[in-house]
Amino acid sequence: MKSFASIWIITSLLTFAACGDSGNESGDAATSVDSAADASADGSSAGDSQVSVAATCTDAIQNGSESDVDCGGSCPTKCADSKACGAPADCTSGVCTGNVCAAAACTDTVKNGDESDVDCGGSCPTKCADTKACTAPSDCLSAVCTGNVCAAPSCTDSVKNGDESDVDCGGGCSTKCGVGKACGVPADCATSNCLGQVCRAAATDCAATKRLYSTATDGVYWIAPSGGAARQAYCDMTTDGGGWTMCYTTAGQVRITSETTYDPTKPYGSDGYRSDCRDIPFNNVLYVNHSDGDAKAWFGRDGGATLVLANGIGYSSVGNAAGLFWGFGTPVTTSGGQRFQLNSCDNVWMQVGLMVSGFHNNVNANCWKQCGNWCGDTSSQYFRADGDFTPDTNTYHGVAFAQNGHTNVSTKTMSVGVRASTRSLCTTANEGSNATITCPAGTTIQTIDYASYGTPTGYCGAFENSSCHRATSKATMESRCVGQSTCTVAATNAVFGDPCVGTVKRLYVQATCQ
Ligand SMILES: [Ca+2]
Ligand SMILES: [Ca+2]
Ligand SMILES: [Ca+2]
Repeated sequence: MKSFASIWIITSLLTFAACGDSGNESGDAATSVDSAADASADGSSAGDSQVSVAATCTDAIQNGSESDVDCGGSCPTKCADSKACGAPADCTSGVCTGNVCAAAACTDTVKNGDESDVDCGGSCPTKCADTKACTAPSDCLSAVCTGNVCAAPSCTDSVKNGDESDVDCGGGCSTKCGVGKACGVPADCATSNCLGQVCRAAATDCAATKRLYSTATDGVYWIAPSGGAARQAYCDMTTDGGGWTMCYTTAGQVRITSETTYDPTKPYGSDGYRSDCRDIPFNNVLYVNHSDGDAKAWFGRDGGATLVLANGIGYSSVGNAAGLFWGFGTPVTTSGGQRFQLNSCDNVWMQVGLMVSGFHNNVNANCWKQCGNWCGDTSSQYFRADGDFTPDTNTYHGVAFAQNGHTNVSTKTMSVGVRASTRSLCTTANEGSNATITCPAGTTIQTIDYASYGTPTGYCGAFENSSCHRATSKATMESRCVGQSTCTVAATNAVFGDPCVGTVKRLYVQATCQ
């Protein structure tokens, strides 16, 4: 274009020189400019004037210092994208590449297009950093544009910015986020409970956490039992419906009254993991054998009523304080109606933690174990930590998992947890006695899953009718119990009717609370 323009100017001058009779040999600038302006105005070509013209920025001709027609150079109008240019200043975009004006881009290190500052703001994906120019909050990384300058994020600007997890809370702000606000980590929340990127109400334990957030997965959570300060615990959220607050992992001994502080350098599943279970209500105890493919066994308290270690069964108390337990999980032997009992042993001479072992009416009849007297039970399954004295004298050495523990056993790594379960709440009563089902706090009996007044057999989760069975047993229990937080029913003919006159009967019940 530039070379073409030069040729045109030379031609015009030659034409003017040939018309020597015009009488205007001076060719003064004013006349030439006027002629050019008139020619433009009336639509005639400049050449028709037969006079010399000076370049202007409105003559529809590329001339003068213009890089393209009427733009660039000394013209006030910059050249649009794809027009010719000699320098960046010729172009609207401020970018001249290969002598062509380039379109504005968010990566060209020039403030162009609708950018509020160089390559940021406007429609650019990159927001402008603090102190860069802006015309709207959306131009700024901080989302705050004050006096056309992007402001630094603050914890009082009513905008979610900086490292805040929600508006003016979380991250580096001293204000923690309330329930329902967004969070990235527990510390963002006033409740220390960040589940699914949302601050949740403080959960008292892992079971409550699971109820609050049903899709919660296995991991470390913040819990606040008894309304106290939040603390950390590993929650098993999958085994038998989850909700297990895991108390400790040990390859040896454990002192459950004093070893209660979570240490992130000793994660769940490794020897030394601890969390405080002293004030967590429970009716279930879980054992996980990490040395054998995480085999799991758990136990549910007959009748479902919850216990609290700190004030329920104490330490070194007699096993009958906790009553009988039903066993679940493939490692557990339930044949022969095997039932279990619970001890919590922590003193200078016995530190096996939460110990579940067998209870037999027919082995050392009705002997409930204490931490210092295991009833000579050399046959039932034990679940316990290392029972060594301090110092080690190799008595009841090793960790017992589904094996008789009234002796030294192999070492292994085992985790133990507790929960207040609403599932598989079972109880039995002989004729003339009462059967009681008690739901964990805040729940009521939702369903009677099984009931038989007669001579039922089997085990919790697998009760079976026999030939002596009152068909209305389940309906009788439902009418008396559903919707109640606790329910006691007498196992009598008066309540159920007599399915087999002359036979001594019993009542088996399984319920679910919600
Ligand atoms: Ca021009
Ligand atoms: Ca740019
Ligand atoms: Ca803010």
